[in-house]
Amino acid sequence: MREVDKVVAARLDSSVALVGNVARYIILAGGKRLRPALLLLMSGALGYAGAQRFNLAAVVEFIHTATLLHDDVVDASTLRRGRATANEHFGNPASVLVGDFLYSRAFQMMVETGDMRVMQILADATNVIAEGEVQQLVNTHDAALSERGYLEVIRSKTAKLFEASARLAAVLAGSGTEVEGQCAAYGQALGTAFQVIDDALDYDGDAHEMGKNLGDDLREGKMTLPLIIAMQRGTEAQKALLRRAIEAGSTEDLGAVVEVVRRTDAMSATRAAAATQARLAMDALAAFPANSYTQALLQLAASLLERRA
Ligand code: GRG
Repeated sequence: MREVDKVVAARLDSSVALVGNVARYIILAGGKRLRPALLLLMSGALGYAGAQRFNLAAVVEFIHTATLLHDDVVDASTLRRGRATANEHFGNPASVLVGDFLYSRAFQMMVETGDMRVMQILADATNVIAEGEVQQLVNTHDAALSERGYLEVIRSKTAKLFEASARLAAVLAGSGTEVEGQCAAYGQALGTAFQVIDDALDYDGDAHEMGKNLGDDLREGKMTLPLIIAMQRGTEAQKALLRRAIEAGSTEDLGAVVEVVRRTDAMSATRAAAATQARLAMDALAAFPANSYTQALLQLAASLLERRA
């Protein structure tokens, strides 16, 4: 991971000072570096130890960072990684444009690999991420969103980059399509579990530990799994309350909404859904070599469920 950070720092070079200032502001604010870690662990599990893994791990972190910069503008978010978002600090134009810089720098780096399959995986993933975000926009304020509709969005906007990170390791390792498919299945399930937990934490997390505001999804009129389950289980009065809150897109009724989520036990059902995905991720590694990297990938899937921030 230190090597990845070196590549990240080296490839932020630009003659325009604002590019480095905004990019360093968000990248050096921390962040779990989950996607690069996934790519490195998967490479290790499959026996690949070449330097290209550091470059591609930096590429996925750049793409991830570009999506965060754009997402915080779209959502008008003010807090991320425990401090003011880049849009709050530098303004929307700088955030969008430096997101474009990081996204296109990532593409320069992937072209440097000269590997068509690598380019295809990353081009497809970023296109699906953007499409998922547009679908999420279309779904905004729709209190009737189904669990299936929700899952489709999170597979695109979040799980796709996890899937791509895992697939890239298989390509680097020269594994066949069967192993690449297992990597993809692991990445997709891990990313889905991760986003389901993220959505649970928006209602019951510790805002301080998470470094972002609670109730953001409700404020944005975003229907996520805790509310979808509460909608299925609630009384008519409870459903009407949830519907009003999602349609209004306001945190004014956050307390009452959280109370409905609690009374319908929707949070434990949400966490159980994440646990199912984590289990799917582990199952995908059944035929993997039994080494310490595979062990770490199994632990990573289990540890997501314990995540509090
Ligand atoms: C620039 C390709 C491109 C697309 C723009 C706005 C957008 C389209 C995509 C946004 C996708 C997005 C932000 C999905 C949410 C994923 C998510 C849960 C991010 C938080 O990830 P963590 O917790 O962040 O890994 P850290 O801070 O740890 O890095």
